[in-house]
Amino acid sequence: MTTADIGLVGLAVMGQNLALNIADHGYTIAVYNRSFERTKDFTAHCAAHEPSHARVLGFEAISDFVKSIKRPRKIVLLVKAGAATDATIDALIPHLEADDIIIDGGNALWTDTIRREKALSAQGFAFIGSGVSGGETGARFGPSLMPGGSATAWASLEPIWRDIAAKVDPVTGKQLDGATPGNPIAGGVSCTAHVGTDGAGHYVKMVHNGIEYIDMQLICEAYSLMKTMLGMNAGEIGKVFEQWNQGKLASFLIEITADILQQTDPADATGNTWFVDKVLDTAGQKGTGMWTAANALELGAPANAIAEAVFARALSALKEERVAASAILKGPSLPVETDRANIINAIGDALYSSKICAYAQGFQLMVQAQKEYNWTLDFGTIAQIWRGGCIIRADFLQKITDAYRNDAGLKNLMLDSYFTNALHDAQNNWREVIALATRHGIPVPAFGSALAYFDGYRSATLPANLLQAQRDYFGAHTYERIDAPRGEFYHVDWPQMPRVQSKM
Ligand code: NBP
Repeated sequence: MTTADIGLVGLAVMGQNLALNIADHGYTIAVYNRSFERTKDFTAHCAAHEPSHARVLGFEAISDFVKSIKRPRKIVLLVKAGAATDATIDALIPHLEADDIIIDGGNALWTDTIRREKALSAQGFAFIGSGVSGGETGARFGPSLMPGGSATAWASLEPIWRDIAAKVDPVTGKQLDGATPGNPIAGGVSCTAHVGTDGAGHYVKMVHNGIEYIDMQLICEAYSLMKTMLGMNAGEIGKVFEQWNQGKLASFLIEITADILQQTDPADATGNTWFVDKVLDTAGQKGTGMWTAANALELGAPANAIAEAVFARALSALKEERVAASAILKGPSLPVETDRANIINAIGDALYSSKICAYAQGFQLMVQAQKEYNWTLDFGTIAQIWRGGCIIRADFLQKITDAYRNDAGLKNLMLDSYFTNALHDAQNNWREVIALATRHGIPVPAFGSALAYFDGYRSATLPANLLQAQRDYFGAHTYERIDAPRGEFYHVDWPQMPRVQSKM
């Protein structure tokens, strides 16, 4: 009965694809799903279409499923995050034996992962919370994997996780593509590593998703400026993204944007309608961006651009209100700009600079989180894990790895010389684009908040002196003085404060 190298529960999109990826790498995998229909359909599909089908074993009874796995068992969960994960763990526990390992690949909230790890280790089991990124294609041919948990549990899982993760070229850092069913990528550097203890993996995955939100929003703002301010059609804009994908902006999101923009609407047989023009302008969200922004607020980390991207989706969702307001609230009405080539170049600079700030915010948040939650995160390795497989994979992540390899204690990515120079080179164009957008009345919240972060971070003096004085005035919150050591707090008896009568 004991034949499987690993087990997997949850046969929706992610589970099916990850199971096939594991089987393609020569492992025998037992699969189980709450409703058996899915298991039957999946194994039937495998038998008909998948070269590795003999290594996929489907089970109806959870007890048989668990028994079929070699000890210490490794059981991957890819079920809906939240209560479904707890229910699945509860259903597995009676069948587990000492040292068995549950690996949660769902998008769990990292605090849930900490709770689950504690509860399972108290019962003699191990628990790994592993972020999985890359959607269904990533799961099938190589995702980015961000595991957190005990070192012992990781040592047991590591060979499989390294085999199935995305691979990047060891020299260029570019993702190695070309895997097909039954023929995975051989060689290359795996996009996985032990991120840290308990919830660290899911935390890093959450920040990845927060960065994904802002990365996407920045691209949308660049698109909106070319569309509205330059009067370009989707196909023309797609060509710009195609060119950008050959340079410093090269990334998966820029690549798919170029592709999306150059598609015509399949519902229009004439081929005269751009597909993107037919998509309703309301964006959904599943919560990981909101978790990132909420955690940044909790830790007091200045991740304003990431939060702005979440709010931009919220505003987009108010479609009916926006349509009604557009008839009442009037903005400027300027003709399209004619200096197209220069403005496109400036938009590219604004996009790159803002993207640097977005990543700087994500990494700054993780720096604060590791202190708060007792993790030791290796930021160079995290950037390396994100080089392939995941949605935010981009050439410039290699620059981030290099920056942290040069200085593991780097306070802020913007202080690494490559990024400092990039920001210096691009900032005039960045400011010009935001000024133009403002004059045209085109919202660019992510460009703007990224610039405010840059300008705030590089300001030796901010107006918080006045703010702290206000706090002391109405709430006796005290203040520090610029002519006294840090940590000495003062309070003014405001009613007794001598009022200035004449000009100073
Ligand atoms: P879903 O998130 O849609 O979850 C569907 C799976 O959860 C099915 O197997 C379903 O079983 C199972 N399930 C539910 Br719903 N309630 C359950 C319960 N109470 N007990 C046991 N099983 C239950 O699937 P997905 O999109 O493949 O995502 C799987 C996980 O991976 C999620 O946590 C997701 O956040 C994460 N993730 C998704 C992506 C992506 O691109 N989709 C990327 C990265 C991570 P049933 O068949 O019996 O209903």
